[in-house]
Amino acid sequence: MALREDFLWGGATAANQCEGGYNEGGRGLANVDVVPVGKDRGAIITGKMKMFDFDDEHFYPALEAIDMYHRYKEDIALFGEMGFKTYRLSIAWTRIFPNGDEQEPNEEGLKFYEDLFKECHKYGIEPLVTITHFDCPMHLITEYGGWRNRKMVGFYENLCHAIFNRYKGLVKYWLTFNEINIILHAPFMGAGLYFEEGENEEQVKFQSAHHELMASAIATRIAHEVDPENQVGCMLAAGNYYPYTCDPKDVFKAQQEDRENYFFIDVQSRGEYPAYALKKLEREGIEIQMEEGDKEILKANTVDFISFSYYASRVASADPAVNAKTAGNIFESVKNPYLDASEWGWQIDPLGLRITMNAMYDRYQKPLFIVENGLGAVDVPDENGYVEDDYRIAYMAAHIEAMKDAVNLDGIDLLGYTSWGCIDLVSAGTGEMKKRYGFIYVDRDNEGKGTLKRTKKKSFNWYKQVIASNGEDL
Ligand code: P53
Repeated sequence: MALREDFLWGGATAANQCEGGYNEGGRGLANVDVVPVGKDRGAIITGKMKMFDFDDEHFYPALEAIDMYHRYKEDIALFGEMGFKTYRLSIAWTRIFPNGDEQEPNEEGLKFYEDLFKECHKYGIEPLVTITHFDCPMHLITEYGGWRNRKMVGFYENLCHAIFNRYKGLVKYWLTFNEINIILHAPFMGAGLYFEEGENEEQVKFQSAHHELMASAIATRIAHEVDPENQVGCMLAAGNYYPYTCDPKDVFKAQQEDRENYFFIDVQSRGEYPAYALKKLEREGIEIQMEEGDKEILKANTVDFISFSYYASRVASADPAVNAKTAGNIFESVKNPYLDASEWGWQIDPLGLRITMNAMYDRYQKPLFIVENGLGAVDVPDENGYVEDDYRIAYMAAHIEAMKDAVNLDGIDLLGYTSWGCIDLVSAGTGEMKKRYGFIYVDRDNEGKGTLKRTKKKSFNWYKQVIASNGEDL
């Protein structure tokens, strides 16, 4: 066995991290626009500090980002040159519905992505589209409270009708919510949630999660109705938990932590709330308001494939004395003494990718799709602007090797692999430009200075050869 002939090699981005053009083409304001780089970012993305508009003290990197809004032709040509079979991108909701609650979509926004998808097809690149990647129209947050409000399901449904109909024949791979489990860790990005003082945050998060799960199921139904060719996936921020020791308490803790994440995919893939989650919600006094017919909708509209991001495995310990934590990640984890870490403290574990894939395939028995993986690192260009990113090549080669083992030795059905940030873009966690993932260097710094010029890194030609050999030549 080897990777499938039609294996979807490519790269991934998200609108808010690369497009810029935040007030062009009739686009409305979104939560992701007002998230600044720097120290307040953590409080804002977790819904603890209110930032519903711009102020003078902060710098907002998403407003211009890497200006892909104006430069997508140049960028897609470079992806084509690397031989991409697919390009994962997200639609900015506010380009299609600037406020979110309009009846009719914004033609300029629809046209923008239509042109972009056509540009992809020129190079034989199949778009893989995330419907929402951390973005929510600001108007839906100020008027309705974001995803805590059931009305969001209807607004999302309108968005789906508009894009599925318009892009029929141009797009067939869809993801409903990027990293749906992020709602528990960064609820302002995951669901447009801001918490008032004294609010029961867990109650709000799980009610909002129910709304997203309903929206995801309804999107899946509409996608299949509009075009039976459509393939819809869920998307998990994955990375299995290891027990810190073989103490059964640690093993149990790791299993519990994994379930926090798999809960979402259990609903999206199996079509019902798992027993352990119902019991936990009951124990914690969290009551989810459901409407009549919700359970049937969830059951009837499960996803076609399971997509996920993988950067690192995680570690759980039941012992409060074990408190050395990894740095710089929205998902908290105990430090794993066997692993090295990136400059941002993200631990590096290629075998963990194979372990995670097996856990998911055992659980769901549906095709998997790796839609994010990569190394965020500081790149230092030489006098010609060239970056010799051997560290990135080493990271990716090791992960692709583990991925191939999962396919060849374990028999997992894998649709494709899209590396994260195939062109340098703004970091979601920190808002920095300095944390780079790309095969293509973009001249821009954390303060927004730079020419935005694109330059191929060493990894550009390396990835080209990986794709040309269908993963044989690493
Ligand atoms: P940055 C945390 C943990 C795992 C995945 O992240 C995460 C995050 C958020 O930081 O998000 C995904 O840019 C996300 C992308 C993001 C990428 O990981 O913080 O889907 O939008 O850019 C990498 O290094």
